[in-house]
Amino acid sequence: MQSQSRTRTWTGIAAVLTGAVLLGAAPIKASWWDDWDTEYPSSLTDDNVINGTSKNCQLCHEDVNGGEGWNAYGWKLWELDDAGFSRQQSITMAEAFDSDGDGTSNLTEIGANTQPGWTPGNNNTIYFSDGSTQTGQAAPAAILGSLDPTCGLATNYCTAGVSANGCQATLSTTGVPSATAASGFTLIASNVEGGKDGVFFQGTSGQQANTWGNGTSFQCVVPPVSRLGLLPGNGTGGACDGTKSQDLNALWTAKPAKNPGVGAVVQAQLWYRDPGNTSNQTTSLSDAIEFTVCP
Ligand SMILES: [Ca+2]
Ligand SMILES: [Ca+2]
Ligand SMILES: [Ca+2]
Repeated sequence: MQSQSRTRTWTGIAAVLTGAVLLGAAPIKASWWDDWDTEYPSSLTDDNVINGTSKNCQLCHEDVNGGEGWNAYGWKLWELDDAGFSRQQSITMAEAFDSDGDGTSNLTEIGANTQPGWTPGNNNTIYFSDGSTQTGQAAPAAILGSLDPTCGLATNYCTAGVSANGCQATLSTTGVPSATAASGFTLIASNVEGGKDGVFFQGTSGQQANTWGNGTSFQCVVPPVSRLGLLPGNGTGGACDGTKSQDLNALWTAKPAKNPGVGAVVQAQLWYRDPGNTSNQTTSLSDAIEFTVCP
């Protein structure tokens, strides 16, 4: 561990010196932020730092002027940079990590305009280039906006019905649900029986698990529900390789009456044709998913 830290330190110093020779001392960290801003042009994560502190450093550093003492996100970038990846590569590779340990990935936090390197309370660790750390630290008070998302997290609930050919359609999402963004939140149903049309529907009145005829499906969204448009079948008839996907941000933009609004807790489910099942219904339902809509 010690020697590893030392290696990091010397490699890091060499990188800084190389950068300093090529660029002069001041722009080194600015170019990190330039690359970051190019990668995430619509994120307000950096704006919330800059508008609160007048500088961008605390996106990654403890100190308002940068330098020693990185937050967990900055340290992840440091590690990747130190491993030889370019700034752009490091920024992209850090996306899948949950550096601050709040349960949401760095990418989701950046999409939700929160801080990937800071979480509320004395729950932050500061990292130093000699390998030492300080645990139990508070985030800088001046940063504006929320440190962690209070929206955008999707949680599955309820049980998927079993279709005539034994498929259980399950839901997932990518991106961040937003009351204002024109795109970027996709609701996905996987493992759908091939060749069967379906429709997603949403509600904001809570969860339930009401039986669906005498079949295996449940109606998991408390009415009233709103249908989000017919999606044609795909995949192979008789197999469970069908998928459905729909960008709900785009749908809500096109149909404002269906936009649940900022802070709404939304439940959603897939309803699909299943004429061959042995219940008294000719349709079946996926499991369900719940999420809170971001600004
Ligand atoms: Ca920005
Ligand atoms: Ca996080
Ligand atoms: Ca955070």
